[in-house]
Amino acid sequence: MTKLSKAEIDHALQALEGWALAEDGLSIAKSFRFRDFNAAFGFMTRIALMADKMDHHPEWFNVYNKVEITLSTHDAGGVTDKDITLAKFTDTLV
Ligand code: HBI
Repeated sequence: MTKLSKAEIDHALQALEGWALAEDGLSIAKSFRFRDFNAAFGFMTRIALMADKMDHHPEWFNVYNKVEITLSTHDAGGVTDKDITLAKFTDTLV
């Protein structure tokens, strides 16, 4: 996996809703809110199944109905197409 340049990440993020590049340029993140814990955890479960299929796993934080997701590709030391693909997938679920 090739690490994307800042210009490539900015371009990819234009096609996404609410995802932002971290200040250090090494990850993208988005915060989601749901009606309750059941909805939040259902969302996380669907992502977990896809993440494992992709062998690409999110960093995330959940409290009740809030899910914060950070995506980066550790093996590449930054953002790659895999992060963009997983971000797009999460957005199809909401
Ligand atoms: N998930 N986000 C992320 N980044 C990785 O580089 C990564 C991963 N899941 C599994 C994985 N790499 C494997 O290729 C091994 O490095 C364990």
